[in-house]
Amino acid sequence: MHSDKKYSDATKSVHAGITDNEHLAVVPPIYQTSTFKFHNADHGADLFAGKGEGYIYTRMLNPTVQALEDAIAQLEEGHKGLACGSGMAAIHTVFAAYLQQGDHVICSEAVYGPTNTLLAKLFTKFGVEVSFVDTDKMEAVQQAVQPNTKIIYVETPGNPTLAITDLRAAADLAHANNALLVVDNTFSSPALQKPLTLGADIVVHSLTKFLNGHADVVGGIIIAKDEESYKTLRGTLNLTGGILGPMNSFLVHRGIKTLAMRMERHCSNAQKVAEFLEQHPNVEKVIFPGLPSHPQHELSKKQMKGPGGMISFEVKGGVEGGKKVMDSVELCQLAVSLGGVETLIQHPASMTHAIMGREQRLEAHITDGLVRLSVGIEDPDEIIADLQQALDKIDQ
Ligand code: LCS
Repeated sequence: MHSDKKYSDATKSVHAGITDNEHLAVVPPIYQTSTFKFHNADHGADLFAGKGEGYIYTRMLNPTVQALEDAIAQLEEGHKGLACGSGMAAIHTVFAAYLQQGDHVICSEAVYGPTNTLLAKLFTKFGVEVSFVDTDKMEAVQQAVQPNTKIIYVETPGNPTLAITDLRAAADLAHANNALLVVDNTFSSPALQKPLTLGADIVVHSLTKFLNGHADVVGGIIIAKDEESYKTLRGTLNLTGGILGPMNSFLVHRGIKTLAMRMERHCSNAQKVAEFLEQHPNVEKVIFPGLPSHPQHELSKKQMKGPGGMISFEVKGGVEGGKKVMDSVELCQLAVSLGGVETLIQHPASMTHAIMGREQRLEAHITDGLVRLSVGIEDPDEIIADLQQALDKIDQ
């Protein structure tokens, strides 16, 4: 499919990145090769000089990986993609490409724990300064800007508090201060939110989640908005080396064919589950962008096509109450990760965000009894019935 055609996301999910190939295969072939032959010495020299047609070496570029990169770049309405070995590899590559000693980063307070640690522990070792800020409050972001601010890094909705940042306002603020806006779009996927169209400069994803959707691959991707940024990022990824292999690229590309359809079902299931949770006597608070009680409900309707499949909720009884629910569910699987077809449940304080330490965790609004649910595409009534019987056990 040609990228210049304005198809809908449902159509793009099926066709994007699948271009003509030697044998006119309907799905992209898996080029499971580490290296590619040159026709002759001149051809090899041309490719190394950035001229001519062909591939050199899979760490640099591979046709199967490139097909996936093109597909997601089209869905994000970006220029080009760079598939990485994990979401963390993608995030690391962006920071490694753009930061140097003395630079300052503003990062959302609500981010995946290891992203926080990557900045707070690894990049500070190299002289980078970091401020963690509630980016859902634009005045707080404005106040955190310094003359050396190079990147504003936003996760929206944030993991696991589902805090929503105004992307258009964040982009304007970044650009007014000669900084880049980098957005982790993992929780929405491009089917629900396209940060580049709202002014972001770079988008990252954990492919492990909604984009792949089947809990069988770990991967990441960076989407660049223009050729200059793509070249900077590709040059860095070629040196850091955290690429995605052809087989995993093929699997993620296959998963994307059902992205638009899956996201519709994730959203409608999560809406029903959130409404059920909100009226259960053993649930103290439900955080879900699709509920009017979410502080940025109106903003979410403006910048997202749907509320997503992630719900956080606080059960009565704190840590013990949460543990009781997790030990009582039967259909919902007790596991970290998210965005797959199966419903997963986990406890951020003791799992994904344990690495942050309690004090910092509480500052990031991740309370002891917070439970995170990644609502799958099962029958919504059966997910609700499972949660109902588990929540009822808190009193027993
Ligand atoms: N960004 C977000 C928003 C994430 O949720 C994760 C992983 C990553 C980046 C990193 O991606 P990875 O390297 O794992 O592909 N989130 C996880 C979570 O909440 N539970 O387990 C992994």
